[in-house]
Amino acid sequence: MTNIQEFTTKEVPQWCPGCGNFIILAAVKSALSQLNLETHNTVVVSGIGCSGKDSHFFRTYGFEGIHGRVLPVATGVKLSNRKLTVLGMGGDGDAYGIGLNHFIHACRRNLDITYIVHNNEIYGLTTGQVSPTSMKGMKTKSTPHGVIEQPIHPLALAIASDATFVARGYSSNMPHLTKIVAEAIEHKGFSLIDIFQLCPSWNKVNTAEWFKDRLYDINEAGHDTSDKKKAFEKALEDVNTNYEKVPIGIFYKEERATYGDELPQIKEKELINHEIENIDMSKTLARFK
Ligand SMILES: Cc1ncc(C[n+]2csc(CCOP(=O)(O)OP(=O)(O)O)c2C)c(N)n1
Repeated sequence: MTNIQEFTTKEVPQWCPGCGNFIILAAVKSALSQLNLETHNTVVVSGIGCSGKDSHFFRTYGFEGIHGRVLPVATGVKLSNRKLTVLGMGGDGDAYGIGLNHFIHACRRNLDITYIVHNNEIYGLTTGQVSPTSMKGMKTKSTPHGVIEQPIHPLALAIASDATFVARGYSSNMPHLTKIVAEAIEHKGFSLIDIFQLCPSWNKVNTAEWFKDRLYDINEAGHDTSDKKKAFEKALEDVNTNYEKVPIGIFYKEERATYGDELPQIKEKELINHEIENIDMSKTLARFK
């Protein structure tokens, strides 16, 4: 087991007291250390948002990109060197708002990336506007009369888009979250972990009190993770029970060849190991003169 301190930088997170991001950060580091991963073979790609600061707090390789573009950057990193463990980190606004199209294509492409979405159901960094996962009726700074649209259902969307590992965690249950993150990283293919993240400053609806009697672990309840139809049903259970039952755990898992396994240019040899010295670019470059 790698010492967890090896994954820690000197940067101190400036999140609000009680923010679920602290636990998520600790759970992910804990999973990395349990899996004995090496800091120099791990890359954390983050977007913009409170959770977008994550790449500053891991002493691994890291890249803080722009809002909504976690997955394009993570895709580039993974395609360059398939041996790296690549984690994408961002918020629900980043993932399911501006970055939604990337999310759907990443699911069906099945690159071996772990995507950790800090779903506080609100825009945190910009101080409390509606997000695509805010519940209908929720009053936010930008929806003073309540949200009109239906929320995005990330797990159902991921399953419908053929993601091969789909799970949900909760920021106040670190042992459970750590286990899911470790399993997701070990999974060969695209993994989504959507995490209910407490945001005491801006989300006054989905509080610890709200989650207390609603959450239950589907795996403990005997859910079959290979049953796609059932997984889809479970992914919509919260909305279909009017949020009386809100399942967490691993919903769906499938073994399928990854994008990198099938792409002829990289399946035998990492892109970073291709010889580039003898490539003549002069004709191409001449066109731009
Ligand atoms: C292209 C672009 N659009 C909008 C913004 C403004 N912006 C910064 S963070 C953010 C939303 C943050 O919400 P979320 O992604 O859910 O992350 P959180 O802060 O809640 O972790 C927005 C809209 C931006 N930085 N870049």
